[in-house]
Amino acid sequence: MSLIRIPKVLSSEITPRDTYLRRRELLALAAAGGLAASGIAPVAAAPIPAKKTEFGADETPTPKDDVIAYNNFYEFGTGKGDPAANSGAFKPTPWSITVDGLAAKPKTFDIADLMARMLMEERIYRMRCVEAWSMVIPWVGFPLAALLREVEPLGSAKYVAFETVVRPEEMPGQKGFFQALAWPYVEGLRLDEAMHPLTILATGLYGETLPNQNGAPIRLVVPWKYGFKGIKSIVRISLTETQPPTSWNIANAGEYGFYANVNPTVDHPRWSQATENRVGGGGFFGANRRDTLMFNGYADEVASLYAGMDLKANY
Ligand SMILES: Nc1nc2c(c(=O)[nH]1)N[C@H]1C(S)=C(S)[C@@H](COP(=O)(O)O)O[C@H]1N2
Ligand SMILES: [Mo]
Repeated sequence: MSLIRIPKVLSSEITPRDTYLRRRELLALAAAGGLAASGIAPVAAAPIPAKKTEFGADETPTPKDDVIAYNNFYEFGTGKGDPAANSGAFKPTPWSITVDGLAAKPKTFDIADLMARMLMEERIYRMRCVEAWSMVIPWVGFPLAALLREVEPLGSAKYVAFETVVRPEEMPGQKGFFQALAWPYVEGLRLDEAMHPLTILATGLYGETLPNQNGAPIRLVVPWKYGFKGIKSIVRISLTETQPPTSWNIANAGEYGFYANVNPTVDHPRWSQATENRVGGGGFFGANRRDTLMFNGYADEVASLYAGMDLKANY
């Protein structure tokens, strides 16, 4: 197995123009050095130069060791350690993503090409799982709106549907007698939620390409919603007229709704959503409990999307 070593570039040291040129270099290196040459070797994390942003500058990021070890990704098993333990054979490159449905210019995009031409940003977001744990993650990605605009959504498009890859040979949770969910994992957003500037497609975290367990090579991040909206390893995004089905709603509609906005005043039927455990940073689980904020603290930016809606009925 040959790994190429790419010197780490501090994103704070580079300008957007440098970022662009540097990324071209890295892609050329990756192609020449054969990041995926052996076929079965996991792809090494590669740095993704990204423009620093003000998002989350006042937050303390969850240690990377926790972000990449404590995961939900049922395609690799239902335990929090399963995704890290069982995703080594998953091949996130090469990869393409089809954006279709109610669009004037539906298209299949190559991920390496997308990353080379999108303005990549680092954004530190608070993340809140419906199971009442939370993290602060420095994502690298670009607004979903930038991708959707390229396919020119039609006036009839009202929702966006997302789909995860199905690869039982690489995803042990997708084969065998016990299957935790119906595959593919599917998710959805209203079009205005999808176009919101806070909604991003992430291709990296902590300045490097996504580890498989976090949804390589590309996953959704919607920081004001519960974590299950953040669908991983996306292969298809479709513009639709009607509200698309979502995996956890299919599995248990009484507990998981379409909106899934973080809301400390609307409890899950089996537990309170008023507080959360911030993962990591030492200490025993539960020692780091804090109040959960409306819309996960992003109310100023997103509350207007839901003006007049009953958030208890639309959970
Ligand atoms: N395809 C797929 N995407 C998924 C999941 C999953 O099981 N399969 N789990 C979701 C849940 S419940 C959470 S909390 C987040 C966790 O993301 P992280 O492991 O990167 O923190 O991924 C979401 N995306
Ligand atoms: Mo979750």
